[in-house]
Amino acid sequence: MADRLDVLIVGAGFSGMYMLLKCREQGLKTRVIEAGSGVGGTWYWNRYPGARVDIQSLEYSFGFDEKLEQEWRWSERYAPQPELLAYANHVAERFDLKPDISFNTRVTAAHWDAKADGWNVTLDSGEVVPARFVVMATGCLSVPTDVTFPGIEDYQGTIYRTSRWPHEGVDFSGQRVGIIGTGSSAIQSIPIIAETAAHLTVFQRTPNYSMPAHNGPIPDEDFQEWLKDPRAYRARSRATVGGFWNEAREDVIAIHTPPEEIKAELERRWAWGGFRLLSGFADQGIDAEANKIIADFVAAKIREQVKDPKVAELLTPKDHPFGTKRPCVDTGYYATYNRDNVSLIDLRADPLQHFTATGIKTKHNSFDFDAVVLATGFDAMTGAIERIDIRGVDGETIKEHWAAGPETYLGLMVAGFPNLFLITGPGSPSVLTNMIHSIEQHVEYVASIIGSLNAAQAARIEASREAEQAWTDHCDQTAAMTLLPQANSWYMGANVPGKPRRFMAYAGGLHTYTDICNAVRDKGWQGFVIARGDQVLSESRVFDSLPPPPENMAPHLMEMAMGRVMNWMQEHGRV
Ligand code: N01
Repeated sequence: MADRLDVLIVGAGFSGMYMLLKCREQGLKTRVIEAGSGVGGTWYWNRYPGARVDIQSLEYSFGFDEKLEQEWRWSERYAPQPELLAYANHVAERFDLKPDISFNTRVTAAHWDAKADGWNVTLDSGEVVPARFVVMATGCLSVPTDVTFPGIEDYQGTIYRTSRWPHEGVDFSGQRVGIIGTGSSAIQSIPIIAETAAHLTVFQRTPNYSMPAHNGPIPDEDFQEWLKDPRAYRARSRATVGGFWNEAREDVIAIHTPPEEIKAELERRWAWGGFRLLSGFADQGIDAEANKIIADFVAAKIREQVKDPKVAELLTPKDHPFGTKRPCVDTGYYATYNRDNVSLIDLRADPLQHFTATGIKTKHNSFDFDAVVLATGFDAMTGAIERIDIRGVDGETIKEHWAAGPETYLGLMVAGFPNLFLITGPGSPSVLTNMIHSIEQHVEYVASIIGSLNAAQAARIEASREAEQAWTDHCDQTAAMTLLPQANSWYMGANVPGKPRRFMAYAGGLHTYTDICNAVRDKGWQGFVIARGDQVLSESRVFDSLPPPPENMAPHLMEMAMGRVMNWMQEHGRV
């Protein structure tokens, strides 16, 4: 067996790299295990054409080190994948992280060893590495779904997955290409593939809302604001729901606003681009009537951009409120359907039956393709964790513990799994936010837990089951206040057959979540049991650091939200 580590980190994306740095600061013996051949996580794997971040790069970058922040200049408002990967490598080299990262290696199992107060971690090389702490920096969208199609093994053309794109790139010039899926990955890649392919056929099951990125140079107003005081710029982002500045107006109610004012505001936000349309009105995420106003605005924008009204109609979402599935940010997506070499197949009307040797057979048509792209999504948030055989104090696996849907304390720890931390795990704001700001908050928090355990000469920390239950209920109830659970989204686990339905992220906002975490710390790590061997050093099983009710919420919205929460409580036997 290898020498015992203080900390073993799984994954060398942005969270794994920053965690390594924070562990080194404390002099902890740390090793990172990474399945890929390089750092960068999401930006290492997702190399499909058109891949780029859809939070402005000024904010989607580390803020923990002022020099790092000052020496890096983004070339565009929304950096493309190669630049993000270059940034990840720059961070790794600048802080000399690579010597502590084992590349091309997977963690297959982690079993709790009660005698040693630590984990025995098994790698795919067969090596078993004992470690006091394990940090799952495995990413929220890192494991593609297992989706497959009848006959796919007979297909003689080439299949590509957006999330496992060849490093050398793909030249589609002159090819007949099919793409399955119309989520963010497809919406970014379709316009680029269409530029070179002889013909591109898009197979759509469910249309998504997409807003224009208006990518280009970083807007001068933002750059000047950032230059003036980068610290203040960051602080302003971190103190928001989403961890990025989005001009949220929590005091303006759409249904009380004259239509011409709404239109002007939505036009302004559409023209600014990106996610601005998500936060114009306080009621759009809670009240279906308000939400429809925004949805109708986007539908009109789709009709403006797509010449064929039938195609525009097919591209218009109808089955979920605006913003309840992760909306997309695009560059020329809708206009791509005006090209002669692009066609859209509605899989609801013409279901995909099977692959053939030469392409795809739907109920009413058959298609020949040189290549097919699967942009079919991820087993989000739980997939990467559940695929590892993680067994806690009672030999229970995390997968078993999460049989009814993921349950965590603060999205950070799981009861029965001491000294195992999740970075941006289910039950944290994660995918609803600017991931880098969420990652920084989590990593710094985990580092402070480890530091305080060491200061107290404690061997282990574990979330209490009571706190885990209280936090999970709070997450469920917070989601129930909103329209979010109404969509069949990957947020709900709805894209993976058999996956339990639970809204998996914390919908209360990064700012509120950070306050809660700080209150938990200030109360002596409320909700955690801290121990050394048989000796319990501190034990606080309850969690009662719930946020105060929103101060400025309009009374009718509060009533609506609370009504939904009451329904949830009745359905779940909590009243
Ligand atoms: O995956 P998705 P994604 N037959 O799940 C369809 C982040 N991201 O990789 O909706 C036919 O959104 C499926 O159809 P339906 C971002 O958070 C970020 O695009 O299930 N179709 C859907 O259209 C994003 O939300 C960035 O009916 C099938 C598509 O495949 C998340 O990753 C860029 C099917 C999957 O869409 C996931 O995005 C890219 C089947 N059997 C991604 N199975 C940026 O930051 C699935 N589909 C820019």
